[in-house]
Amino acid sequence: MPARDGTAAEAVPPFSPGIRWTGRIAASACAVLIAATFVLGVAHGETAPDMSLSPQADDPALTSAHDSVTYGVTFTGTWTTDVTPAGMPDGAHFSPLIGGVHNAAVTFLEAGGTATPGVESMAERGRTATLAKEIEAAGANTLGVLRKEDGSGATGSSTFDAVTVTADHPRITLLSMIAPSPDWFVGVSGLSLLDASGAWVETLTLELFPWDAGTEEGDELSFDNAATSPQGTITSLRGAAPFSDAPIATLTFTRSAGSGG
Ligand SMILES: [Ca+2]
Repeated sequence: MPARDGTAAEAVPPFSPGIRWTGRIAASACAVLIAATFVLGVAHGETAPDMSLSPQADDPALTSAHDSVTYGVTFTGTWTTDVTPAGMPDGAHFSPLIGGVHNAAVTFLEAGGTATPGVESMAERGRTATLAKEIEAAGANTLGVLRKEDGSGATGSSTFDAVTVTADHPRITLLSMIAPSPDWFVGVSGLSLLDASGAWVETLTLELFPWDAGTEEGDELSFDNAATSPQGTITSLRGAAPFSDAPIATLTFTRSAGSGG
């Protein structure tokens, strides 16, 4: 350690370098924690912020040998009275999955933001057409739209057999309405399938929790409520009535065997 005045090392204040060093450690640990939460989901028995609608600003540089890979993607409902302790509504289900494969230059929704007309239509009615148009309108920033014809039962599942992502388009946005509900939904926004080192993840399972689109009033599991005016923001409903702290669905990504490009 160089002495401040070039004569006496003891003249250097003993704490300031240590404080700076601790600061770097804290920032680094925080980044690791966020990355771990995002990739691994929430550890059992702990409550961490739901990062499913909080895209990272950038993707790491690709270090994988493969410019493009393919994943099987399965959405599975886990909606039971563990999730809504007051009971299940008649016809509880999830609407058809809608989303796309894209890059970091475009974000279709995020926590704290306002819902687009496409996100509103998905969240209030389970419709996919308007959001599909918004995703297509991203042009070269979108590799393709992901859409299912049918939804899932409360504990059913829905699978895309082969979703291709590339170095230029490593991100997934995928959403589904919690139905019936005012404007509640689940999903991920801008989820990168590159890990922190720039390699493709092999398998990834995320626990999904309910979100409010901020477009319709109502705090019960039913349709047809008044519009929220002025429009509110997209907020987490995790642990907020009528929901418990239990995940309402899971989303699993499994890299296809031999997948490369
Ligand atoms: Ca609402």
